[in-house]
Amino acid sequence: MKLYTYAGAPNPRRVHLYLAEKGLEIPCEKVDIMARANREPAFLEKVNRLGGIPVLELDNGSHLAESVAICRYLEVLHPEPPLFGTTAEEVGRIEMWSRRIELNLMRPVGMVWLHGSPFTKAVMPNQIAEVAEQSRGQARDFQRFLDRALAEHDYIAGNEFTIADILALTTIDFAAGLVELPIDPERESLVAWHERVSARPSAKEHPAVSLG
Ligand SMILES: N[C@@H](CCC(=O)N[C@@H](CS)C(=O)NCC(=O)O)C(=O)O
Repeated sequence: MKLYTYAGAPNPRRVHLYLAEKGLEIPCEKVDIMARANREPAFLEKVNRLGGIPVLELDNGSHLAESVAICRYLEVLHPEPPLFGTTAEEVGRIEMWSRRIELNLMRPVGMVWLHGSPFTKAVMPNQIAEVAEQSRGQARDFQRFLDRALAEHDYIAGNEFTIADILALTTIDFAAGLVELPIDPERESLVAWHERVSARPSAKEHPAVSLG
């Protein structure tokens, strides 16, 4: 197996955190997304036609893209400790929170990055400032929602650390580090959760990239 990655970028970081939480090691090949190496014809033809990373190369030579799909694949091979739940309710609840984070946080933060950052102007020449501002508001609203939930449980999907925490942490650090959207200090439960998960060895070993 081999992981095509760019350590610290939000989607590859999900897989690095997952691997660290599991105590797994996989050989890595750095793909310099800042130099657009993932958009070279060879990468598109042989590794991922959509160009994104991370991508896991399996021992049979085939490729698996999408960060959560890679983690799900590894979860089947290495079920302990479970990060996707074991009972029907846990599995459903973790999936519910993961989808909520993807759709209500990662999507708007990604839109702020694409439409509001000078770093993406080359790939998004027609940036729309209003889209960035509206998306910023959506991300802030969802932070408020997460804060209320985290007043009731220590981790995103309940009282255990799961893949949903990995998705939330990588997205929140992406928002703070790359699009100037830090956690509002008034969101005390969210701030406490962020301190809790950032103190884990996995997060310390694999920090997010920041432009600051
Ligand atoms: N949904 C994909 C997103 C992959 C993605 O967009 N990765 C970013 C890095 S965080 C990337 O490759 N960006 C460079 C590009 O798309 O050219 C996943 O979960 O893996």
